[in-house]
Amino acid sequence: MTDIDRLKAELLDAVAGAGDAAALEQVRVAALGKQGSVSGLLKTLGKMTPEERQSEGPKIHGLREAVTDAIAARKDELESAALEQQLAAETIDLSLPAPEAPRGSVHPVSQVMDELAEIFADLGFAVAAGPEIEDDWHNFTALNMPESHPARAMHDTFYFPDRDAQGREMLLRTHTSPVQIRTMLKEGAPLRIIAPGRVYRSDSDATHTPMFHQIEALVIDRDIHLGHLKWTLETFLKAYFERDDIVLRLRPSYFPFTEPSVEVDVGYTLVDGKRVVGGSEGWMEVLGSGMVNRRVIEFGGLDPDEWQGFAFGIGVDRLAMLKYGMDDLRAFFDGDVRWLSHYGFSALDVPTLSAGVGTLA
Ligand code: 2NL
Repeated sequence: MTDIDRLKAELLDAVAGAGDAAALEQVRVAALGKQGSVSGLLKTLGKMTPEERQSEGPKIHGLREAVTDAIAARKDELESAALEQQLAAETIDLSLPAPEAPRGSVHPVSQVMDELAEIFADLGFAVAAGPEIEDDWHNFTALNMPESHPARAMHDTFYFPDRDAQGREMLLRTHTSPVQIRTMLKEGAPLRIIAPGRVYRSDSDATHTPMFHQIEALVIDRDIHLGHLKWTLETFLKAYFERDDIVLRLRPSYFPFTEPSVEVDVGYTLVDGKRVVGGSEGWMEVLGSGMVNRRVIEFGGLDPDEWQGFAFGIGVDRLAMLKYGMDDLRAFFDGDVRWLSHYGFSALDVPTLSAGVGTLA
């Protein structure tokens, strides 16, 4: 056996005997490191005669290759053994019982949105959705607010600095009405829809947040009149507040998109100094509504002599506060876990008309 064969046998033994990554690294440094035995042999090649180098070279390089391969193979072996061991140790007992109470909760806004969708579905309304980034035609012009209209300034709109590819001025929708315009243009009449979603206005204090939730309803059919609107509002508010003694007060008002326009107050009773919806000791404004303006019907691609409609819009956050007794709107968007676990709803308590639309967890 030559010296090279002996060294090779020795090193391969050491590699096979290395019990962990650290021991294997020691063997590698001792053989292939700067001062290592194999590196030492490689250095001797420089001082050899060409003939010697021709016979010794392949042996020494073969030795280095064999040791390098053996180390890599042993490294793989050790790593998969470590993984096997970890997998065997890390067992999960799937028979463990689930936590007694689910830890997450449904945000009051989501809960109220679900309650509203349930109530309106029962009245035959479909849910419509649309983009939160709108062009000013769908958000304003089609709602009878031409460029110079003062209501545009009143909306405190968030505009984008650049126009879109078609040169349109873009903005964050200030109400969900553009969804209804899009639905009218796409589906035609008759129509019974609600459009719930996020809307944006540059406004922030105890009762206003720059993003809030709105739900609008739109009915388009033949011979629709104010009586249909009043019945729908009464039926909806009785179902939402889960009380039969809901009293409404309709006041004349103005919106560019409805004519006539009607502001709706709901009566309340004072219980321990707190306002509780029902009765008529005092009045709170809850929503705006009206008969769809003829011009808006036209912008929606329909003939106003053939089709009429009513529409209304409500703030969902405010509606949640009224029913569930929160007093600061800003808490809705703080993400405070204590607030969420106090006011949140059980994920398993899905609103249904028969079982009651909203029960606190
Ligand atoms: C409010 C007032 C309102 C509407 C929204 C509407 C939509 C179309 C046509 C006509 Cl497509 N009207 N929406 C109508 C009246 C009032 O919202 O104070 N909301 C919080």
